[in-house]
This record gives sequence, C-alpha cells and structure tokens, in this order.
Amino acid sequence: MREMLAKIKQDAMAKILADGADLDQIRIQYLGKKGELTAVLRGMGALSAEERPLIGQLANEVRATIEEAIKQRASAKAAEELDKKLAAERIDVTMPGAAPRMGHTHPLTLVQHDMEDIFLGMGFTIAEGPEVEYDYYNFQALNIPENHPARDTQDTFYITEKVLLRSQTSPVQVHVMESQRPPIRIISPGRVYRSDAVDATHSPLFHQLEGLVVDKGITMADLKGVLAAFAKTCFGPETRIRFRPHHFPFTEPSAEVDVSCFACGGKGCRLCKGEGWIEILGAGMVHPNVLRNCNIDPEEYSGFAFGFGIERIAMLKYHIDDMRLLYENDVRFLSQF
Ligand code: 2U9
Repeated sequence: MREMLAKIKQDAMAKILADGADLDQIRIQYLGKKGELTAVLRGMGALSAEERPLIGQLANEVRATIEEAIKQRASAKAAEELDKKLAAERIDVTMPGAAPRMGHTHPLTLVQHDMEDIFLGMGFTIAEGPEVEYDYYNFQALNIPENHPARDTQDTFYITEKVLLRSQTSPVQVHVMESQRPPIRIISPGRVYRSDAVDATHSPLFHQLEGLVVDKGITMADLKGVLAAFAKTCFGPETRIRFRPHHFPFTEPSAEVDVSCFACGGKGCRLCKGEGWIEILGAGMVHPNVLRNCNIDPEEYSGFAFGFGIERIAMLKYHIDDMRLLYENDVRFLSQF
C-alpha cells in the first residue's frame, strides 16, 4: 500500500506540473469520491491494526500534498493568465490620438463677416429681421405698390396674399426707420428668397447685404465715399469705383456700381470679360416716398442705400464659377477656404 500511495503521489504531481494540466480533472481523478486515493483508503480495512493508522497518516499526507500542489498550480496559472491579459490589453498612452477633423467657417459666411467688418469699421451697426415678412414691408413701404412691374422681376414666394418670404433684406431697414430716429447707419445681412430656377448664377435662397444711412445733409458724395472705401478694403487699395445710371423703385437717383477689375487692374482680362470693370452692387439715394412711408420728413432728412449679393462677392473673390458649389457642402470644395 505504501508503494501504491507513493505512485499516486508521483503520478499526480507529474500531471499537476505538466503543460496544459486540467486541475479539476486531476482533482477528480485522485481526490474525488471515485478517485484513486479514495480507492486506496477503502482498502484499509484489510490492514493490521498497527499498520492502519500509519497508512492512514501517509494517505492524509499524500492528499494534503496533492491538494497543496493543485492550489499552488492554480494560483500560478491565474497569475500567468492575468499577466497575458494585461500584456494583450496594454495601452500605449504615448501613441498619438485620432485627431478629430476640424471644421471651419463656410466661404459665404467668411465673406459676409469680412464685409460686415469693413462697414462696422465705418461706424455702421448690424440690423436683423424676420425672413417671413408682410408684403407691406417687402414691397409697399419700398415704393413698390401692388401691380408695380418691379414685382415681376422678383419672383416671390408667397405664403398668403399678404405674407411672403422676403425677396430682399430691405424690410429690415424699414423696421429700423419706423422704430428709430435718424441718424441711422445700418447694414442688414441675411437670407433672401426668390422663386428662381437653380443654375450657375441663381438660387432660390441667396444672401444679401444691404446698407442704409439716413441723416441731415446726406448726399451722393457720402454714398460714393463709403463705397469707394469699401471697394479699396475689400478688393485692394488700387481699386476704383464707377457709377452707371440705373433704376430702382426705392432709390432716386439709382446706380449700378462697378469696381475696376482687381485681376487686371482695368486693362481687360478673362475675369472682367475684357471690360476692365466688374459690377458688384446697386445703390442710390433713398426715395422720398420711402422716407415718408417711415415717417421721416424728406425735407429734413436724406439718405443713401446700397445692396450687395454676398454670393456674387464670394464668387468674384474666390474665383468660383458655379454658385451651386456654395450650397452642396462638398468637403473637398469647402476645405479650400
Ligand atoms: C431701404 C431703401 C432702399 C437697397 C438697395 C440695391 C440698390 C440693389 C441688389 C444687389 C444684388 C439686389 O441681391 S441683388 O440682386 N440690390 O441693387 N439695393 S439699393 O435699397 C434700399 C434698401 C432699404 C429702406
């Protein structure tokens, strides 16, 4: 029996220390109810009274040795597995992170801000107003009565007979004139809507920046001075401006205003189509009817107004030949600005 116990101990120890040892299986094989050691103990009845306690003690020692060895191996295995897991899951905190892609200002907004800055520098303040307007503020107050032909040139989105999407930012200026006394010196940038088909130079939603100055003794010379200063800051110090007579219902006299071509300096090139001049805005002296509609006495006060299409300025400045690029949100296009 001693030999059997010694063999059990030797075999069990070898199995416990072997690579890939299944410790639960080994426990069952040697120490379980039907295990090898239990089987030996069962045979102890055949032993003499002197031998029984000695073999019993020996068997207990073998059991304790195997149990201890299993315990040791189990904890060694657990430590090994933890080490492996930690090594596999190790994070190198010094690795460069995944940088988020930074957005930036849209070219239209960029140009709008540049234009605003120029006028803020000349003492203008920014006025804003609703994009849904009454027919009165969008047309009638601006000397465009019902059935006036000027309404045909601005295909307007009507919501009801009297409510529409503003086709120009001029109603903002009417609101300001109704609620403030001169001197008034404002610009009104913002979205406007016209029922135009989309093409390279038209969109049913576009942006305007209009300006209005009303005070005592304002003349066309003030208008020219302001626009000349704007043109030099926006397009370069050599830029000159030119007024061509025009007609707007809300200004009298009215003009379309050109800048000398900032690409060729006025000699004529592809950008100015050989003209030497590029049209950038409309302007004029505020019509006395418009002042009167806003309870400002045209005998006492006079004013000038002007209007830019912001898309047009952006397209000229950045050599963009198709307006649709400004609205398509293609990052390959937008990332260039
Ligand atoms: C008030 C009185 C007068 C604003 C003006 C223009 C001339 C003009 C165009 C530029 C390009 C419209 O977007 S566009 O097609 N605008 O030519 N706008 S004078 O005149 C005003 C505004 C408000 C109370």
